[in-house]
Amino acid sequence: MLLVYAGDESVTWRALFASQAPDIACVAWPDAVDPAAVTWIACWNPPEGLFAGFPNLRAVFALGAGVDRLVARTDLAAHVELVRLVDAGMAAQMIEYAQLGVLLWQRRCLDYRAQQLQAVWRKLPPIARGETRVGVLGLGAMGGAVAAALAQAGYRVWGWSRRARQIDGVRCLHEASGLTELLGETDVLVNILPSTMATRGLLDRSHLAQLPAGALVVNAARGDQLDAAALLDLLDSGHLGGALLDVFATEPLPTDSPLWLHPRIVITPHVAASTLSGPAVAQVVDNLRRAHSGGPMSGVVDRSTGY
Ligand code: OXD
Repeated sequence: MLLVYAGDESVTWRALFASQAPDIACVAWPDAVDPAAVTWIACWNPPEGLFAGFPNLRAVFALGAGVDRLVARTDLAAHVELVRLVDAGMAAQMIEYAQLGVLLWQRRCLDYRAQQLQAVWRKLPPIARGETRVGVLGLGAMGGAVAAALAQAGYRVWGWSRRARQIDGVRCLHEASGLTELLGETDVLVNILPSTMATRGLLDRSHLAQLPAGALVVNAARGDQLDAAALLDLLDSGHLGGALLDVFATEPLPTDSPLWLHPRIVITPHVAASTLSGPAVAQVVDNLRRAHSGGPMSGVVDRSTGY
């Protein structure tokens, strides 16, 4: 039996599962249910301890792409598989968000906004796509799609990932030396890395300072990967040109955060790539069917690496 936990929306999600897969028994938290009958849980932001109540749990499906809050949970036994969404309609949204960051830089939107606030009408030299260097951190289902789309659109794209990758038109790098090389040549840095032990705090002062003068940082992954104080210092000193931020160490971003009113920062409330319920349910159902027939599921997380 599948149990769905999505806070106040648990019942809505259960109805979606019921309509896409009426043959799969499904309940919504907190329906009364025999805990021993629950073998699968599909969830978003489940409360601590939830998993411990189900002795026959076989897998937990995250209704999102990032599983950083789930991998370290002590109520998730080691034998229970953790499965994340792979793309499920989020890559296309992430491409749009990365394009937004690239255009903020390439079309000099933050410079023009500064001029606008002073009623200044001055044309700045245009920047061509081919002169715009984009560095994409993370080349998985979303990062890889972003890098490929930007390369196809005519930008100069570098990509960095833990493992070596190959993507048409993208200069793919890995390891620490690859990151240094990428940062030194990047006008727009797009972070789409999963948040893991290896990537938390990665965008620290020393790495941000390696970006060329005027560069723009897009963070669409997790707030714990970016040192916001260092970002602010580097923006205020004029070294960095701007930032497009979707994720924060504390969400919602506290109202007194200096990030809110900074003239060179654009903020969105964790909407870069939202879970789309239709494709998400379809992916979980597909995995359940594979599991029932003994096949491998897609999106199974390696809990030692965290993604
Ligand atoms: C996700 C997210 O992990 O929306 O899917 O952040």
